[in-house]
Amino acid sequence: MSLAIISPGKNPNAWINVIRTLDPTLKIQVYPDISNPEEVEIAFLWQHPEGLLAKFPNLKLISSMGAGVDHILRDQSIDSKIPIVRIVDEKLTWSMTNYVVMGVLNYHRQLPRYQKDKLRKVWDMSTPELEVTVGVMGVGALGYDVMEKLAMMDFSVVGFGFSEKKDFKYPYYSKSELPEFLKSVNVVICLLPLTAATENVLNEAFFSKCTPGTYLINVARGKHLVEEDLIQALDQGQLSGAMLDVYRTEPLPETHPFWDDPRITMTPHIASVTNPKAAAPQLMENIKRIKENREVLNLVDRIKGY
Ligand code: OXD
Repeated sequence: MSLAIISPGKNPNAWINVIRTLDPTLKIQVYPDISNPEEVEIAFLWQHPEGLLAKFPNLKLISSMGAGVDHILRDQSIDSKIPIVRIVDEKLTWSMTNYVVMGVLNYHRQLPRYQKDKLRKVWDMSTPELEVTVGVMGVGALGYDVMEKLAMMDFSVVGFGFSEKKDFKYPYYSKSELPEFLKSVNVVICLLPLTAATENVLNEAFFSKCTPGTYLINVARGKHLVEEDLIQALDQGQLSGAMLDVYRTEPLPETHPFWDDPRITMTPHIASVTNPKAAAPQLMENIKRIKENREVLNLVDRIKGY
């Protein structure tokens, strides 16, 4: 048996080092140097070339290197019987929550405004805090933790998701209640999984229902956002600003208008980067479970898409 690591354009050495410490006997093959495809039983992936997995006749488990699995599920050629798992890890959740809290506080305490004032030597003590009700779209492991931590800081939090939810700890709106959800919040955080149903959800129609001046934080996937519609919503005042960590094309092309737009705060998909040390034990546990024919951890529901 061997583990294939397939992450084109990403250096897998940190993963290899941790995996070797955890199991020095496990054979690792790194794409594109997979000389024995029939030996591959586990594939550990980030943005693999579509169709590649069909070359592994004995594949038993597919694991994402991160929390998202949209990069795996878009490959229609994957055998539907092979389980797909994702990383759910406290460190990943912790980083994501910290990033979102930073975004909410930046809006609430208006750091960009004071940075501008400093450049112009302006001393303006008016309205030092903005009212905030935070709407979290996607209330899974990451979204729920964001809500918990913001609520702990006494921010009002409201959840939204595509499915119905009963007995949720916080006010919750489902898909058909999107207008009510958007009316009740003025900071929107997108943490939805990327599926056919959620792609392009942050579009003109969505922004037109927002409370004017809403602040958007997108830490999910670039494909949730129709980028031209964001600029239009900022121009029209439906949005007052945005903080983005993800983009439709990554790295963001140099000619992209977001680079020069002062209303958009940007980071390069670093909100929550999987830490190999923290996450590798989960991969190893799943390899053990596959060998023992036991149920794997963090199994993805292919129909739901997460
Ligand atoms: C992930 C990511 O899905 O980094 O983990 O985007």
